[in-house]
Amino acid sequence: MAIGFKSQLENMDGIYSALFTAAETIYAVLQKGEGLKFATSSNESGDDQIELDVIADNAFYDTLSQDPNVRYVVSEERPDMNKVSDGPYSVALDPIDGSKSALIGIPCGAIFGIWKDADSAADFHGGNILAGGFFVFGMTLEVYFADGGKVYKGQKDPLTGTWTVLPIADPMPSADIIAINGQMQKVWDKWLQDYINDAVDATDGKKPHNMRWFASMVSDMKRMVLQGGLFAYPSANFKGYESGKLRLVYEAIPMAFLIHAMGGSSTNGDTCILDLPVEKLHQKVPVFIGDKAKIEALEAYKKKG
Ligand code: AFP
Repeated sequence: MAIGFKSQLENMDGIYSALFTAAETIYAVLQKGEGLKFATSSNESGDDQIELDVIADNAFYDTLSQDPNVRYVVSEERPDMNKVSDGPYSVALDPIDGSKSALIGIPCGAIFGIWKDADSAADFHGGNILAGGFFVFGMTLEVYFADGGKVYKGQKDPLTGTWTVLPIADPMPSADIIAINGQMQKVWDKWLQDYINDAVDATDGKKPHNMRWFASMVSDMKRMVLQGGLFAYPSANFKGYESGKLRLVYEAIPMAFLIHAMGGSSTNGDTCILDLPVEKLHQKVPVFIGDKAKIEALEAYKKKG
């Protein structure tokens, strides 16, 4: 399959081709309205799976495992790293992000990151990632990713079936938009309550920040790439949410890598997401990704306490 894009990284084109091919397979399933039912299974993290989660995981594994440059495949849907070959690159995936939102027609997608010489969970840290981004299964099939330091947007023409992949040369736009689920606000840390309260302060004619939440990270991140803002999935003082909900390796790091490549920033509250050590493949992390000024302000609120 020609995707009209050549990676600046050596021997990486086959991996992109595998990712794009799997994304096409998954999108075709969605277009037929299939896969949108709860499965009888749950994944490693105990999340209930929908059928599409399983279909997507298999689709990515099938194409990636045919490329001799792929060493390991890591997936949200698989308990362990799966060895494919002795090739140089390993790919970590959330094969379907936003599956519960997909059940009601909100665009879901797939998040991916590519690492070199990764042999254990600890190697999948942000200092080691070479490429990362996400597909969006929406009105069209799209992809946003950073290959090395360069950022691209790709779109498949539904009529001709051809991909157009073009660089996004502009830096990340700036906007007072925050994507956060307010469900846990009563049990957030005080500094975060203060940050959000100040952001939505409407006294004395102040314009409050806009709040948006798709419950589908790929959709919220697509808005960030195109319009700017802040994406947040914080920790909360509530059982199961002590480190938030999102996964460090195959959600937070690839997204942070992309936004950093656009001139944005990221943090877990104290430390840049790309500087965090990885202890476990499926570990959760509080996630804040967005424009630099917002990340700096947020860290300052946390320092102040
Ligand atoms: P699902 O893939 O299980 O639908 O979860 C989606 C997600 O991981 C991410 O895409 C959203 O930002 C976040 O969870 C939504 O979580 P809440 O349902 O707690 O708002």
